[in-house]
Amino acid sequence: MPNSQATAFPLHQDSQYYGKLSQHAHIITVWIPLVDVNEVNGCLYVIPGSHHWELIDSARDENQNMRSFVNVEERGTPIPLPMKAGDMLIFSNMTFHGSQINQSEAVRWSVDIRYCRSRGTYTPTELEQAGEDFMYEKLIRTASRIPMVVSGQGEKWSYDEWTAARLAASQ
Ligand SMILES: O=C(O)CCC(=O)C(=O)O
Ligand SMILES: [Fe+2]
Repeated sequence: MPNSQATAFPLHQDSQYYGKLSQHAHIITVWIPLVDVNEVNGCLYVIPGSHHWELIDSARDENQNMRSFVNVEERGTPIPLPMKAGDMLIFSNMTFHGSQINQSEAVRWSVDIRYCRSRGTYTPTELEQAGEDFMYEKLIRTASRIPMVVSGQGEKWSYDEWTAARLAASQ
């Protein structure tokens, strides 16, 4: 929202919001602005390389936004990412990102989509599996947010198999 501190996001890792166990999962955020965005109206900033960092401890502030306990800007420099409406920014649950106050008069509309791979399509480590099960359980428990499952029919389809099957079905 224009000139609102509450709707600007302090630099954070999405796993700070999801919960500690999620740090071992591989989750992708797809962020899509529906209007052109720049440093004036609240484009996103990311800290390059921060997806390699550990999960930084944090707590919610008075606006329910996560605040890290350390000053992450001492470890890396946030880079502004101006984008056009409909562009896509893709980053991991461990990438530090945020936005600043929208100083324009218009709402900065955007959509964000999360993707977490599902069981049976890969061989996870124990921690990855624990993290991804944690996310799945959490989403299922929150009735309003039942995840959409994207999968092939049958098991363990590779992308090539999936593409071939789709082609065959369309002929
Ligand atoms: O829209 C914003 O300003 C922040 C978005 C964000 O943090 C996210 O999509 O994970
Ligand atoms: Fe985020």
